[in-house]
Amino acid sequence: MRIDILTLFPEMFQGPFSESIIKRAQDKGVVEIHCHNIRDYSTNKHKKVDDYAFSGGAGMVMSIEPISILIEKLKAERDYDEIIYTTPDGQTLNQGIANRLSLKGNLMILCGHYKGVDQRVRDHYISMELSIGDYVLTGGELAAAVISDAIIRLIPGAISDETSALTDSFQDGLLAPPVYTRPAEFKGWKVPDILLSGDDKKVEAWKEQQAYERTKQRRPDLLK
Ligand code: 6GU
Repeated sequence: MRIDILTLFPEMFQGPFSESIIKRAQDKGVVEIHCHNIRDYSTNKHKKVDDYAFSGGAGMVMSIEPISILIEKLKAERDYDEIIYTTPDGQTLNQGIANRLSLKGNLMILCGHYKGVDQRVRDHYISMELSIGDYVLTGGELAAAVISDAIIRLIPGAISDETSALTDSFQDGLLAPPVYTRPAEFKGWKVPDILLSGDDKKVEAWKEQQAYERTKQRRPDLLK
């Protein structure tokens, strides 16, 4: 997979993409991530990338020209399966969307900032608009990092134990069951006996029942 990220703040991605599973996925060639600074495509002598809204009001709007130049340059180099725009008024990301996007070849993610982009960018270039929840972030960069992370970890080869991603919360519509590791007893706090029984069938049944109970308690909406 290849992900191209279009942003005014490419350095915001240094941290999230240089650790853990996402770093390893890139090292293994499972994914290539390319961050592009929209400012580099400004034709303005002051490298301006935003302007006042025609409708007035506070806040700046990201101009269409540099974004258009960059998107068209990238589209001339390869076909994109989706051109995603991060915006609080987009569809809310969920595991199903992440699963679907993890099967794609080339994705582009345009990060909204300030009051967002000129609507004509959305009308003419964007195929999908995503939010990561009902709260407001300073910009779409953190959302783009979250979306990328959720997608990349699902690509075969990104996680060394392939079955691990399949047992995540949400992957089967349920929250994940509690987990324990050694020691079996700490300060008198014991691991449930069944997990030490060595009876794989009973352990599997316990995990399923715990996942169901946890979901019923915490997220009954998921059971509907
Ligand atoms: Cl995609 N962008 C911004 N600015 N805020 C958000 C968001 C996106 N998703 C949730 N909050």
